[in-house]
Amino acid sequence: MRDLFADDEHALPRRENITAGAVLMRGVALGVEDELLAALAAVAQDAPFRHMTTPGGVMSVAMTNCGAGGWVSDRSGYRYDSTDPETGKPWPDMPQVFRRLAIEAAADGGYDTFVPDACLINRYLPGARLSLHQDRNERDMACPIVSVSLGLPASFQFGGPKRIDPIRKYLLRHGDVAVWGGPSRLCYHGISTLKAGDHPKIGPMRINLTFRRAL
Ligand code: MD6
Ligand code: FE
Repeated sequence: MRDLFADDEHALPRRENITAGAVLMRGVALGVEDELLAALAAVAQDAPFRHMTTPGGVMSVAMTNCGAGGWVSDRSGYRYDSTDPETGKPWPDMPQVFRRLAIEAAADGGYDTFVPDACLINRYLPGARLSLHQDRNERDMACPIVSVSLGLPASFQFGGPKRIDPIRKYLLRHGDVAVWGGPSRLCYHGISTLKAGDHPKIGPMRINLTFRRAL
């Protein structure tokens, strides 16, 4: 039997190398999905999703954070901040189920010393997108990023270290985890406009958790 992971209509490889340093592992978050969703609801109650402004305008993706550091943006630029500018409070603690999944997935992806101190949570409703960008606000670029997808499927655009490098696309589905670091750490990437749909567990949206060593 080939090692495929099936989710409704498509069967895709359970593990796929995106490029050197970046691997996509499908379905690995499914074992803890209910715990993840309960923890996510608690985080979003303390630190509600909001549409941040960037120097380029208001984002279509809504965001929040948990952990010691949170990614925040305003008209002047991006940064990590230990305080939620909306509530004036520290970001909610990173739930154990989040941290454990990130540590285990990182190790499985070849990064066995990764411990996250920040988790950026993105919420996409149909029509939302994330334009091509690099993740370069984290202090230590030797640490990878662990990305967990929940809810509606999305097309992940993955390029190279230069904005003009050719782009490949990967379908990210509920439960998929990408681990991404080393030589791929500064590759450009983005999410294409989310298509309408209704996920049985999550509803009409996609949620992405990205775990980082930010501070
Ligand atoms: C998303 N993810 O999947 C957006 N960044 O909604 C990211 O921007 C991202 O998935 C760095 C590493 C992995 C990612
Ligand atoms: Fe990113």
